[in-house]
Amino acid sequence: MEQNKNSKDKQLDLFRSIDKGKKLTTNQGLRISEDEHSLKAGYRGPTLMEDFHFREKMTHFDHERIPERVVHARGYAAHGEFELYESMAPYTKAAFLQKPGSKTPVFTRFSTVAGSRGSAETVRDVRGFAVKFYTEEGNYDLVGNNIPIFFIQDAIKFPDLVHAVKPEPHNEMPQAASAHDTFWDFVANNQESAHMIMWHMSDRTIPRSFRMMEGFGVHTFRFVNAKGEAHFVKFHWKPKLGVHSLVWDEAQKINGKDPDFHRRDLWESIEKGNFVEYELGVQLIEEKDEFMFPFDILDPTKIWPEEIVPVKIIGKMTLNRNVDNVFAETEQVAFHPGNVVPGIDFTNDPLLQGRLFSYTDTQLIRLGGPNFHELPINRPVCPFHNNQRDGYGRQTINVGQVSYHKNSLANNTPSTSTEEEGGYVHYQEKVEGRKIQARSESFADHFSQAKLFWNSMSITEKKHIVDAFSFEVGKVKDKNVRQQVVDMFANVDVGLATAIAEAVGAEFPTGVEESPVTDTSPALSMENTVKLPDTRKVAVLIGRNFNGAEVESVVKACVEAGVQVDIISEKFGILYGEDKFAVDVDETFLTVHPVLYDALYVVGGEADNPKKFRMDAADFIDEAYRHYKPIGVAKTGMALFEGSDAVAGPGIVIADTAAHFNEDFIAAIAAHRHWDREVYGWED
Ligand code: HDE
Repeated sequence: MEQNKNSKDKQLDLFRSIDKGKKLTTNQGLRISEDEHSLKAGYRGPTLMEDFHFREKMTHFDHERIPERVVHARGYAAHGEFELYESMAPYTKAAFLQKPGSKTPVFTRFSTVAGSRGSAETVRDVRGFAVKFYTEEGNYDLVGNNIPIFFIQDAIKFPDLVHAVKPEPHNEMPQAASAHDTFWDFVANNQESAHMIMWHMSDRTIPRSFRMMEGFGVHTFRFVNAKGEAHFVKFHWKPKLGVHSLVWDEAQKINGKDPDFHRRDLWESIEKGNFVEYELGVQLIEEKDEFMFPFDILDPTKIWPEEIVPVKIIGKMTLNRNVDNVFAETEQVAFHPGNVVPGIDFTNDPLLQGRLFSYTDTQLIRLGGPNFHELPINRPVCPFHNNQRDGYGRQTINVGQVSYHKNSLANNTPSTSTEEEGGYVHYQEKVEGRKIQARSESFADHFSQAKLFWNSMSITEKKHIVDAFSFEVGKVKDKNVRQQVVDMFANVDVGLATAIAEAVGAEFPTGVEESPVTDTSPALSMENTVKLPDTRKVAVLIGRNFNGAEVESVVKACVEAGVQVDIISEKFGILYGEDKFAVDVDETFLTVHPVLYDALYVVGGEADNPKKFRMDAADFIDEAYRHYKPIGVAKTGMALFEGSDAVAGPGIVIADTAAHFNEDFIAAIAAHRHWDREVYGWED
């Protein structure tokens, strides 16, 4: 274990305090004899000021909270490493991107954007996807999202966007949701958001798992190689398990049944050794081709379609270690898109430029001063020296008389480095222009790529987008705002806008010219993603006296395929099959719910309360069925299945009729959802 530790792990070891088995002391190291009773004048008398242990314990407790992040407050993180597949030397001199096989420690935090720190996790929202690479040249932060574009084009509008999406100020509702008047009022009156809203209304914003979503750097950055040549670059994270989502009804229910659904999924996967993998890809455009595209490559509301600019896969990130302490690591980590290393530089994307200011500024209040880089999770693994001094919570004891540059007393050290010595030199982009408060004409087309996205969706994805708009805009109370949204999205697609209008009782759009774009980008559709059974969760509904041989074979096949199996019954304990085959119950109908599983295996059997067992099983089956999930039915499970509203069809694998039950069931689990199942009558 010790030899597997990377440089960041070893550094964190220095700060780890293992309290288990130790004596209780004050913060001054004094051993404590009493921690149950404060010091009092007499058994029934007042507490005395003199009780320094009481005062210290209570004072520390009173100060335990820090301000949550203004956005992305609800998050969860893990440690891991990044391994390079292929040298990027032709494009960048970044040291961690030179040698194939080289490994860099990382810390990755996923988050929702709008909700507060205690909010539920499966809300409809963009997910943050922030990665800190602890490189030998300093920390590099890729602070991205799971959507490749953004709502706005200029950072000056960010406070407005965030005020609009956060709970409304007069009544602080709704929590962690965009389905309210101010958000949609913002959208309709800031039409640069059109493309992002299409993604926001798609299933991308209700991911099944952090492990099953893509990540994007969003902005256009610059790679600069050792010769000083630059390329424009966009970053992509591609999950090895593919991109998968929840169903909206399911997502809403999970928020109640398990508000920690996403963090639990990440935590448990890592604890079980199912490490989480994403490949890193880059899209590259030569400097000379900057103006070759029908969109401005600096516009953060635009993608570079993968069919036009392919994604080159260059390495893999594996998240393999949970944190020791969520506050010390996940809460105190401070990301900043301005944390770069030589070979990675910025562009003039006006959204990125504003972010370069905001991230340090926000840490100053959140982490209480300018020394947050000294917190263990934020420290680079390489040495750092400069003349910055003092401030709240300073930990470094800077030795010596000199704290200024230039000097002779310390032989002019710490000294600057030349480019050859690894000194960061900003890319010498030529810039000239008048000082203006305006946006380039090339940023003005807000609807073409929104239409490209719409065109690229499968019929199911389109239906989900219409449903999402209908829900969100349906929650808007102001009829005028509803109408404005309908009219705005007619610019994308009149059919889409008409469907929204119909659902929310607005006038059908008239006289709006919809975008003429007919292109598609197949890479945008989640239908075309990787589909694997690995780590999917199956709920096995079972009672006593089941058919042991049958169940054993199915469970074994699932486990071999990487599927996780939970045995669910009316109460905890050991259950025996007809042939004395035994299973240990993992959960009961009371402790879990079908929305927490990807698939069902209905076994049946005897129960203490057969009627309740039948009803509970029918609830599970109905719910899984309406969420398009695979359902396997054992020979003994037929009666339960027939007692539900589910009917045989896509994704339903029945032991009595299937020629190869195990294979068919696992294939159905890999497919994840069976959209062609008739549930809502919209499978045309
Ligand atoms: Fe952020 N963003 N952001 N953002 N952002 C923050 O920094 C900001 C934007 C993103 O897990 C804050 O430490 C501005 C785009 C992530 O700790 C704050 C603008 C993208 C996280 C801030 C943007 C992001 C943040 C709040 C408009 C995707 C969470 C707390 C120019 C590329 C990182 C904090 C974590 C967090 C500002 C837009 C991603 C206030 C001004 C675009 C993943 O500084």
